Amino acid sequence: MSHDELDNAAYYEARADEHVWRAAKELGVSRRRFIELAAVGSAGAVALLGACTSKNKLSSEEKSGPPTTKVPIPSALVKDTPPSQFTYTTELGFNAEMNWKQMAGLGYLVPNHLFFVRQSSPTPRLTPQNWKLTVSGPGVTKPLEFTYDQLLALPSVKSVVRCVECAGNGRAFFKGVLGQDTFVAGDNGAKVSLAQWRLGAVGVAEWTGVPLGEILQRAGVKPTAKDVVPGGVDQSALKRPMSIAKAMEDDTLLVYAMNGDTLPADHGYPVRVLTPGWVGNQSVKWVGSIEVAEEPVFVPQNTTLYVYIGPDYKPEPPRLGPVVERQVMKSAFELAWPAQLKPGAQKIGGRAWGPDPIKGVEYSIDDGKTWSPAKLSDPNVPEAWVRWSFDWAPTPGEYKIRARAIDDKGNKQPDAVPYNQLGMNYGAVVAHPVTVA
Ligand SMILES: Nc1nc2c(c(=O)[nH]1)N[C@H]1C(S)=C(S)[C@@H](COP(=O)(O)O)O[C@H]1N2
Ligand SMILES: [Mo]
Repeated sequence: MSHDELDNAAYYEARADEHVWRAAKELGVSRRRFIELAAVGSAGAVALLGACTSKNKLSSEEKSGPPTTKVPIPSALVKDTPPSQFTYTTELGFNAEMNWKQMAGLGYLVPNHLFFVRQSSPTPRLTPQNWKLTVSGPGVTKPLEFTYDQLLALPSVKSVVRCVECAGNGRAFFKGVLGQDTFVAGDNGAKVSLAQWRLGAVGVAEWTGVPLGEILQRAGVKPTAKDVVPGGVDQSALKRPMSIAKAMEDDTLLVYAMNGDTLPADHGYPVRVLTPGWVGNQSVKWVGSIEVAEEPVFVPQNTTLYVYIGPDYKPEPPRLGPVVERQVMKSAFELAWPAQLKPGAQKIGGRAWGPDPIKGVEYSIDDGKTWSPAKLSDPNVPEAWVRWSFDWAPTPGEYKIRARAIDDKGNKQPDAVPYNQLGMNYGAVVAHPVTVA
């Protein structure tokens, strides 16, 4: 990617619009309906698509008609996502899944350049000059504004080591194991595909920032405040409510540094939210506003897009199902998928994480018939992850190897989980294919 392209926000916007329209068309969404949805910016699948567009651009595109040739969609991210390190896809935005093999032999933290990325629209080009943070709403007595410098001057927490994980991490296994499609319902019965992550939509970093509670106190948060709604200033303008209790936790942060560096553009520069133990969608990037409400706030993000929908779940009006907030426990091997190994003695490593502290990890090399404890290595930070390993001396052949985490209450990752339509929180044990030759 040339430097010119990097600097040219308009280029990305145009490409994003092209991508969004083509994606909508492939789903059988009519042009008229697409424009309607983009204009109202309403709920549902195409809201996400529509959010990547604007009325003006649609009307000028309307004159020239949709693109007729298939052009490769360039990365809408600032950082490079080479195929050796990431699987890059564009379902409902931009998804760069970390290749787990990269983590073998690395330290506890995921370096910024390897950290997975998920977003509904291209990375906005923000500067301390064109960014500010507003705090407002009926739940505060003193609405406030902060510049970048003012925010950096507030009391901060230097080191909060926590994971960020997409709620859809593991989604591919609903299809791969249960044989069921996962999708968002579009119009005309269209099924809008979602990112088919295996287990690489997770990472642990050291985050530095100002506790959200500190900001809310300064804004005179009322005892009647109920929901706190950070808003992103990217084109998708993500808004994801959280409870006041979550907002006031010590480690719920407005983050401005990641692993000791200025927060990278793709991860939310200048400022993002961090909601430890809760799914990545809550950790709003490029945050420009914090609204505090005295009523529960219902938006598509917590009524239709991040809910469990399926035969095992009941609607909770106005939600289509129970809301997806907390992560679930998972473990992953630091191996390529599928993995190729040489025969003979070797160490196999992986990591396990979840919203509760991880107390143990077991592995099986015989299709889940027998399980043995893996060796855990320090540190084991709650709401981050723990590294584990075991020695294995395989002979040539095809294997499925498994790992399962155990939390401090003795819960183990289950062998199976019920289907849900949006493919949220797949926490079952995953069988990792390995060829030894
Ligand atoms: N403003 C904004 N924030 C966002 C998103 C987005 O599209 N826009 N995507 C969310 C989702 S779904 C996830 S999983 C995380 C991913 O964070 P990362 O890209 O830093 O790994 O960002 C969240 N924050
Ligand atoms: Mo996500």
